[in-house]
Amino acid sequence: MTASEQDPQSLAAAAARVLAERSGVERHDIALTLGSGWGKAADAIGETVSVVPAAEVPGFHASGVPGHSGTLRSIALPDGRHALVIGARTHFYEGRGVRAVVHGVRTAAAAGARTMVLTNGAGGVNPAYRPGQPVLIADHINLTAASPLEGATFVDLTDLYSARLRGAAREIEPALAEGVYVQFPGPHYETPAEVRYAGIIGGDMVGMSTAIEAIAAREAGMEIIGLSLITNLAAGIQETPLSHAEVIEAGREAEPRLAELLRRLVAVL
Ligand code: 8IG
Repeated sequence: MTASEQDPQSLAAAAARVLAERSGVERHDIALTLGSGWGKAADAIGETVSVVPAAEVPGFHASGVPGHSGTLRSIALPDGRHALVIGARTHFYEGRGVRAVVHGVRTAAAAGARTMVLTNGAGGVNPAYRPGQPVLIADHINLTAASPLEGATFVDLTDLYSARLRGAAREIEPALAEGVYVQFPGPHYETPAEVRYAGIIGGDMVGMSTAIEAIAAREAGMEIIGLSLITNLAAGIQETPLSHAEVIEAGREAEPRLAELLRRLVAVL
């Protein structure tokens, strides 16, 4: 049976077993996906005890995006817990299907993680946002027309982004903004009209990843916190064209501050 034929939960369980064997870490307590600008946090939150190439774990694929690394990293936190950093995000726009997109989240849950930290780089729609600013995800609007759930799986998404965990983040950084994340399918950025639309329907930032992952994490019973780094103002809000290089640069500049925020946050999750 190939990975794509296997049911998603048993594939995630198989991945978690290989991860435990290869990392020597039996159980991970919390998991993080680090998007553009958030990568430095992996070094800040604790001591790396194992790095497993994602391509050697069932169901994972090497990343196709420059600036994204393809590893599963186990980190010992100062209090003795273990965090799993999923550095192998598969995006919806890669066309591998939603099962591949949420395999990391499902593997984290199968590895024991009860808390999922989802981070991303996003375009700012809210005119008050500035590039380099982190924003807590309060809620999302999923414009991909896709769900990671299959069959009659009626999962409740009230409080998808845990109010408890958002409160914990604001205790660490009281000025942290909260906004609604709108996921577009990508990989093209939006037109200015689409960005205006995203704002009218209640969005504050636009991206290409987190909503679908959050839904799968909730199905798996995890408590979720989401954070966006505003790397650019969305199309039509900023006057210059959007470029991936600009996104990487804004991420690099904000990295030390974001790493410190996540370090303090992970300690209280
Ligand atoms: I970083 O402006 C980043 N990701 N859809 N739009 C969308 N995704 C993004 C953007 C953006 N910036």
